[in-house]
Amino acid sequence: MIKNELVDEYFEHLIHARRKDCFDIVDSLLENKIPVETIYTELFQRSLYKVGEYWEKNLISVATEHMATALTENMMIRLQPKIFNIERIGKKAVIACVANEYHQVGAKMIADIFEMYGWDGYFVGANTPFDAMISFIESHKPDTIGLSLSIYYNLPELKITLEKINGKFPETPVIVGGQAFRWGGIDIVQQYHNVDFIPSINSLKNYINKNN
Ligand code: B12
Repeated sequence: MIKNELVDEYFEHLIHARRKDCFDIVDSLLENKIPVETIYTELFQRSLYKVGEYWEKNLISVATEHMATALTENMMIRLQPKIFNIERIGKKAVIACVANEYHQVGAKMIADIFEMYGWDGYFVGANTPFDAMISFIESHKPDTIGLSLSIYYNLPELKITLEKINGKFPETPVIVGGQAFRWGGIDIVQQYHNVDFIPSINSLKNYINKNN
């Protein structure tokens, strides 16, 4: 558990672009052996959710929100040595944001969690065009496909992607997650026999343990 005061302090550094101070906090957590997934969810995710609230209330500009997101992605790189610590187990996961979906930080985290369990976690990126995703899957033959959706109105894009994946790779398990599902849509994805909704990193860990 990361203390609220530390998260608040980090958030202030983040929105004021005090990069070194952000790095120092992350380093201190690593020195104290705080797990990567805790830093991801309790520090980075919480701070970015707060960035979203501040942006919504007009307390920070779009530029500050962009900067805070970019800085968070830098911080994630700081944790990479901890992520590749474990031996590869020969399994692969392809993680992508569907077409029109530009929120990529959560999906990147998911690919990293797979890496931490010895899988190769391929993060394909934001706004992945349908056909590009299909040919990537075709050439990498993953054991699991992960799709991220943050914006509810992108649900039609998710459906198209699921149809295409089901048509071409009906046996490959698919997991979906992201904030869009706060507003519904879980029933839609559950209509597909090979699709699971995974709401959090904790649930993902259970999923990976079952499939390792
Ligand atoms: C940064 C940001 C952006 C950036 C993204 C840049 C980037 N490099 O990613 C940009 C500027 C592109 C952006 C654009 C928009 N954004 Co925005 N954005 C955010 C912000 C501030 C942070 C997102 C983030 O990284 N969160 C942190 C990550 C770690 O959390 P996460 O995504 O939830 O991921 C976790 C879980 O959901 C889950 N998960 C996620 N994906 C997956 C996938 C799988 C397979 C699994 C298993 C799990 C999983 O695991 C993750 C780790 O725990 C959020 C605020 C928020 N609440 O998140 C708003 C937010 C998501 N955006 C919002 C909006 C409205 C928009 C725009 C529509 C704004 C506009 N008018 O243009 C556009 C839409 C663009 C698009 N078509 O995608 C709203 C959405 C509200 C809603 N009702 O849907 C939010 C919530 C802000 C708000 N408070 O209103 N945004």
